[in-house]
Amino acid sequence: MKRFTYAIAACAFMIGCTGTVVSPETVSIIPEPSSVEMTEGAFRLTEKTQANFLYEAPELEYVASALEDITEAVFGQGVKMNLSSLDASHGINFILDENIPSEGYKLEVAAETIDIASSTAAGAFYALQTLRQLMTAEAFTAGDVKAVEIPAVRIEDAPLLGYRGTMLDVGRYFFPVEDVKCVLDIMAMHKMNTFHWHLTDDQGWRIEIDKYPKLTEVGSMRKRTIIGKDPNGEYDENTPFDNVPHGGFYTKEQIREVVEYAAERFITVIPEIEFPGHAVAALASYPWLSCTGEQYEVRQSWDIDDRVFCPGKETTFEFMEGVLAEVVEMFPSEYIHIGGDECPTKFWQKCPHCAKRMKEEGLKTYRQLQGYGIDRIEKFLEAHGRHMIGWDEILEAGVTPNSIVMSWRGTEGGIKAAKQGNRAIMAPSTYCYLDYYQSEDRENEPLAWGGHLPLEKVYSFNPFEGLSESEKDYILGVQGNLWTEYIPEIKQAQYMLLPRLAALCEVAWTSDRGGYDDFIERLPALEALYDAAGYQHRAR
Ligand code: TNX
Repeated sequence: MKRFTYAIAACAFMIGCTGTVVSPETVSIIPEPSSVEMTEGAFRLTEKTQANFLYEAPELEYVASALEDITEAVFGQGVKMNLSSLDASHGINFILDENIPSEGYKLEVAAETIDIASSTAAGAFYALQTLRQLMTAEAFTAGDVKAVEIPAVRIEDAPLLGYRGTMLDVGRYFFPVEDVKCVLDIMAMHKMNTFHWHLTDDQGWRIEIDKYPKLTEVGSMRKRTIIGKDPNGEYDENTPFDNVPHGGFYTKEQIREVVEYAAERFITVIPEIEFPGHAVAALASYPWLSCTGEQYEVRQSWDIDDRVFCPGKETTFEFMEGVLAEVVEMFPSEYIHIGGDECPTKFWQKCPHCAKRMKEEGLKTYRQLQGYGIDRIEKFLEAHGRHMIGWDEILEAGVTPNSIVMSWRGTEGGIKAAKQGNRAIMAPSTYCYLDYYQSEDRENEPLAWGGHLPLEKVYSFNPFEGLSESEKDYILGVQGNLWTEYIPEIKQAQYMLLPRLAALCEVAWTSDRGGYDDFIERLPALEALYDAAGYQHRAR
């Protein structure tokens, strides 16, 4: 791989009173491209620059609006779009090159032209994310910018992994649509392409379902929330609560708005509807979903809860199918996440419905009962043309060849899946849990779930470790998870994501990484872009 100078030396100077010219001198890009070669000269980007689209593709309109957004932020108005031009002698040219891998691009900045070649619109979009970094934060903060002199460079780039994910837990704390869009913007900046939306949990049901209106009428609101650590782990009168109701949910229209906003950024949204555990909010809405039928409250504290869906009753499956039928209508994603993690069997062991089901189906263990439930859900999804993703617990009761395993308790689940021919996504808590503390100096960090995941550890992740060449093919990608037990609002979410998402995006994107020291040298330029966008991030 070509090495290049990373130190960022953007300089802006005034030319009389006619506006600022920003002239970055070096390039610094995250995730690191496959190759970067600096050449002579610079392209002068101004509000008069023309963008020429030399081929047609439906998603090019997303590319055009991304370019418009970037240039508008600098000049106050976007560059001129020329959708049918064949004049490629000046300006930014979008070129079709079918030899370039999907999502990859070639970006060549020269004195008169910026050529962006790709085989997909997504590739062109990622080229623009790189271009934004070539322009430097200076372009976005200098004000009254007349021109940005982008250094001449030749970049070839393509991602290592096809699934580059970020999960946001909106079950613990609800994040309004604007905040979700902010997370999507951050993802796009890092060339991440899959948003895993954790929509249901014990503490809140966040997605409108017409057939079951109480899910949001009842299940989206809790009375109060634990706000500190429970001193004795018993959730009793010593537990600190805020005594403020917390709630919120997305209407179907808002869900569609988010899916569309993501698509415009080449991000697929995968919804997660938790089954059979993490279900208290659903059970509080419809008590007949549990083994006992008792009326519960939406949960107000964290950790694993014994109260889960009853897989003995047929009505539980009717419910799940009713919910998922609406979910697949709202989300065009190939995959639907069904949870499957952390499901105690305490209530199943005393439940006559569960006993009957086990007898009828010849199930010997409660894990097999869980497997029976997951299997039925998977069949339903497959009948609707979707594949199921589950947390690695789904391996315990056996999976079908189509199931995709999301490995979170270390990489073992992902490795086991790959070895038996199941596709897997690596999201081990040891490298990918962005809710963990960023430093050991907890006193000086916001209260977090626990754990310790410094930037360097994220960067050190090798998603293929322990796998043979042929097994590697089963690893779809990697994902960072932002669980929000102690993250009540978006600024704190940004702080937890950044800059760790930068390290993770390089793990996912770059085939031949230059190493942590090299990454750290490139990071200040990206951090300056975070500042320009107003994102909170952890100072180093
Ligand atoms: C485990 S990861 C969970 C979540 C918690 C998280 C806290 C997983 C599948 N389940 O419910 O929020 O730990 O780090």
